[in-house]
Formats: sequence, C-alpha cells, structure tokens
Amino acid sequence: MSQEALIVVDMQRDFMPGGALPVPEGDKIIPKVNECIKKFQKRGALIVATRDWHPENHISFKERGGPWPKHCVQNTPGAEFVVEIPENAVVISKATEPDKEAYSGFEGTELDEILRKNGVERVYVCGVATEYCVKATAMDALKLGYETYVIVDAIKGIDPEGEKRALEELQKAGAKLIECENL
Ligand code: VGL
Ligand code: ZN
Repeated sequence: MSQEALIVVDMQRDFMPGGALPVPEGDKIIPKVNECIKKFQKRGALIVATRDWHPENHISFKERGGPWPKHCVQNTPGAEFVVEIPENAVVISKATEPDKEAYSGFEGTELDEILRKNGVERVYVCGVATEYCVKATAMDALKLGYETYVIVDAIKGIDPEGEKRALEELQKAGAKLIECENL
C-alpha cells in the first residue's frame, strides 16, 4: 500500500525568536506544526523530524568563514526540538560533519532509504526555514520522485519576499501547496 510521511524540518530552539539563528515569528507556527503531527499520527503516516545537528566547529559558522552564527550544536539546548515529536517518529540528523553543509534532510542521510523501506510515495513538508532547509528538502523529495506537498501555514521563512520566491520555485518544480485544515 502506498504510504505517506510528514517531514517536520528543523523545528529547533535556535531557529526560534531568542535563539542563535532566529526565523522571525518562527514560534508562531509551533501550534500548527503540532496539529499537523497529531493529524498524521492519527492516520498512521510516518512522522519524520529533521534536525540541524552541527559539530562545534561546523563549516557554516562565521568563525570558519561561513554565513551563519554558531547554531544547533549537537546536544546543546539550542538544538532541542520545540514541537511534540512522537516516540515512534524517525529523527534525521543532518549537517553532522565538520566540513559539509547540508540544508536538505536527504543530503548525507538515510532519509530516502527509510521512506522507501516504509513504502512512502507521498510526503508533506513543514517547518523552517522556508528558503533554506524546507525548500531544499522538498526539492530533493521531488527529484527523488515523491509526490510532494508543502503545508503553507506550517512553514516560516526568514523574509516574506524570499519565502514567496521559494514557494514559486517549489511549485514550478511540481510541489503542491496545501493548508493544514485541508489535510
Ligand atoms: C538552516 C541555515 C543554517 C535551516 C540551517 O534549517 O533552514 N538555515 N542552517
Ligand atoms: Zn545549520
């Protein structure tokens, strides 16, 4: 039977207001993301939570010439999830190697293999940040042949213009947009 998966992208403390690399109003989507998780849990979907999981000396950090302040360092409070991740969820850690950046949850992880093993053919993506990890994850899902939905009221971007562009690109690539209440 064809299965579906919800992919919750990087809902971690450092990406929320007050965190090291905040997405403005990123906390506003927390209730929606929790609602999506509950809905998908109820209908027996696979729940996946990706997390940015950097070593202390990650290449994307400013002190190494990268674009970002230090964030989501492994086993620190900033890397903790801020949404309710069910016990049976699959947690995917990404960008775990010092010299490799990875925005997509598929990059350098077992995610594709896990989805295939579970018979997943359709994925729904939510979380932060729309222009970076949400977009990269959804784009890879499309490339890998998954029917891909983006839950538009359960994502948040760094800036509205960038978010709009990202959603246009995603739609052009074949992603479908949906609201949580229509799931
Ligand atoms: C992200 C910047 C750096 C994201 C992760 O989750 O969108 N953005 N690391
Ligand atoms: Zn990062």
